[in-house]
Amino acid sequence: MIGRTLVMGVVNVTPDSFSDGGLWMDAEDAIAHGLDLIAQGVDLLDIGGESTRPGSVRPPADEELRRVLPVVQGLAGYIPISVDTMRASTARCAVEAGAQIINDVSGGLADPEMLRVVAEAGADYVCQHWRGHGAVMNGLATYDDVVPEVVAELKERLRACSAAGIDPAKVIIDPGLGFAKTADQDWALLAHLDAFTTMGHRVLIGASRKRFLGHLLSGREPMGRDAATAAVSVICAQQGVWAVRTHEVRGQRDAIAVVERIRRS
Ligand code: PMM
Repeated sequence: MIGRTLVMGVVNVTPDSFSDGGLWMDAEDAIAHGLDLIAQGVDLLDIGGESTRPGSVRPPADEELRRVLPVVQGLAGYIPISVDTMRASTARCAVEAGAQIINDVSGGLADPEMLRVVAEAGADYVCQHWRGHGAVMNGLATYDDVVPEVVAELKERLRACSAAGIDPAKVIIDPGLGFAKTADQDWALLAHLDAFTTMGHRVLIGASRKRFLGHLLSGREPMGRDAATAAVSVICAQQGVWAVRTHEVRGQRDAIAVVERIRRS
């Protein structure tokens, strides 16, 4: 078992994701990109067919499956595969095709069948904090105190996971940076990672190239945010976060290696 913080590399098979939309729309290109990330030392791959960016329009279920399935089939067997989906039907097919983890940014709220399907499949489950789809989520970023409210809403979802029969050891929690959160709220969550790492579950953090980093960097475009992302990965590694979900891999691995080396000295 690897003790260090893992790097989950993103393979978005979407036309409209904010940082890499349209780059790997062909299954062949997406598989080649996944293999490239594996060569760079990625620990897990997260394959997604639906952009969750603010204002995004959902693809139909069959289109999402058409994008994701051949890429899962092409990359399964090399390293553990996660599939980023809010749909139970996609999750079921993805596990049958070789995925071990279902990454549901809605924490089971978008599809009433999701938790039951995950329980039946025996897959690991990323339960992310979420308040609504991309089309409406920016208007839902209203909190009196963001950290305890996100913790409380995640606990509610954890109860739903248990009630559906998902083994708690298989549940990974994620505060959902940028999902119904302002930049200030994202920073507050990162300043209080201990609120999540003490909840008794593995924690996943997806900060990669996100808007709150763009604000910090005077609006620099997403591709130019990897160094800032690596700084977040360092904080996550210091705080005992299980994995960081990132677009760029080598720099994130290097940043985490520094934390690990200091820890051993
Ligand atoms: N962020 C995005 C997509 N999926 N999944 C999890 N668990 N956590 C995240 O923070 C997360 C996610 C949005 O980023 P992208 O559009 O670049 O994939």
